[in-house]
Amino acid sequence: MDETAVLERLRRLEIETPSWGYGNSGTRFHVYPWPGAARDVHERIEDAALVHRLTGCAPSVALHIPWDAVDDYGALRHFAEDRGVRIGAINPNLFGDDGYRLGSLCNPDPDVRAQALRHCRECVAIAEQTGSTLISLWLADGTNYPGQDDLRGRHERLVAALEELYADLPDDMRLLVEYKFFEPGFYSTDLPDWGTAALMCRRLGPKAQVLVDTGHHPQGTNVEQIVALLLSEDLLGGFHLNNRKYADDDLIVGSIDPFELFRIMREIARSESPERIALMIDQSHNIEGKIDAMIQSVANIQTAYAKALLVDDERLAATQRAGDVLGAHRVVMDAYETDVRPLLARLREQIGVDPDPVEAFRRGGHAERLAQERGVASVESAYERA
Ligand code: RM4
Ligand code: MN
Ligand code: MN
Repeated sequence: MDETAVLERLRRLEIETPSWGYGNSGTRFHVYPWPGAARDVHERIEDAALVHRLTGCAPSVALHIPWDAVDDYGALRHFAEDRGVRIGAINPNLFGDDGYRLGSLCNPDPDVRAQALRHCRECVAIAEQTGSTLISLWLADGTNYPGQDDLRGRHERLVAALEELYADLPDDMRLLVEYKFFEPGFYSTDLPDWGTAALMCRRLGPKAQVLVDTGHHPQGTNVEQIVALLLSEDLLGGFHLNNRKYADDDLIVGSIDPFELFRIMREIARSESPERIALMIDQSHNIEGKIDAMIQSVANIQTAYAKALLVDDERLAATQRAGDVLGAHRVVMDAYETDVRPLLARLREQIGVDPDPVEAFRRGGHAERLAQERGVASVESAYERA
C-alpha cells in the first residue's frame, strides 16, 4: 500500500473511548482520587470530547448503565453532539446489584433473571434514544465452587434469556457478546471463551457478534488467531482494547505488549470491512491521570494500525507460496520495525491536530484547568465501602 492509501485508511480509523475510563477507579485495595477526574456522565462526555478534539479519531463514547444513567437520554445525546462526539455502545451493568450474587441472566432465581433481562431491554431503549446501534454485553455470571450450580442449567438459562433479548433487538442494532475466562467467578464463568460466545451468537443470529476484550484470555493465548477465525466466520463484532501483564489489568493499550497489538491490528487491517469492527477502549486508570492515558491508548492503536497497513502483502504472499518461512516472517517484522512517527505526524497535520496529542494535552493546561474546576473527589476505599 502506498503512503496515500495508508493515510486514507488511517483517516478512516475510529476509536471509541469508555466513559468509565474518565472517572476515578482503582483496585480492590484502594482508589486514589485524581485531581480533576470526571465526576458525572456530563464531565465524562466532556473528557471524551477533549480526547476527540486532540486526536481527531475518537468520535464516540461508550456508556455503562446505570453508572451513566440520566432522566433524559435525548438531551444527553444532544449534549454529546454539541461537543462533537456521539454516544457509542451501551453497556448494561449486570454485576452492580445485590440481587446478582448468584448471577444475572444465569441466576437460578427466575425473578432475578427477569430483572436482568428488563435491564438489558432498558439499555436497548437507551441505545435507541441516544442514536447508538450497539449493545455491549458482559456478564459477571459464574460460580465459585464445584456443585454450586448446574453448569448445563446455567447455559440453558443464558440461551433462553439471550433469545428473548435478541428477539426484541431493532434491525439496525447489534448485540456484542463479551467473554472472560475468569473473575468474578473463580471456578466457572458462564461465557468463558470466544468459542462459547461464538456458539451463542450463531444460535442467536447475524445481529449478535463476539466482542474480544484483549485482557480476557489465559496467558499465552494467540488472540490474533481468535480474531482471524472470528473474522472468517463473520462473527467478530468488536474489541475492548486494553493491555495486561497478568490478568484483566485494564492498562493503557499497547503499553505492555505493543507487538501483540500490532498482530491484532494486522488482522483488522486485512478485513474487508474494518469499519464494521467496533474498536472500543476498555481501560481504567488506577495510579495515572485519566485523559492523557486515554490519548496515549488512542495513539498507540493508530501506531499499531499504521504498521499493520505497511505490511507488504504481495511480498508476503510470494514468500508464503514459496514456503520461505523466515522470509515471510521478515516481511511482517519489516513493517513492525518501521518508525511510523513521521507518517502519523503527516496524518495529524492533514486532519488538523497536534503531531503529539499527549504533549498537546499536557502543554494545553487542561489538567490544571480541570483540577481547578472539579477539585479532588473524595473516594472511599473499596474495603471501607464493603
Ligand atoms: C469487565 C469487562 C467489561 C467491563 C467491566 C467493567 O472486566 O471487561 O467489559 O464493562 O469489566
Ligand atoms: Mn471489557
Ligand atoms: Mn475486563
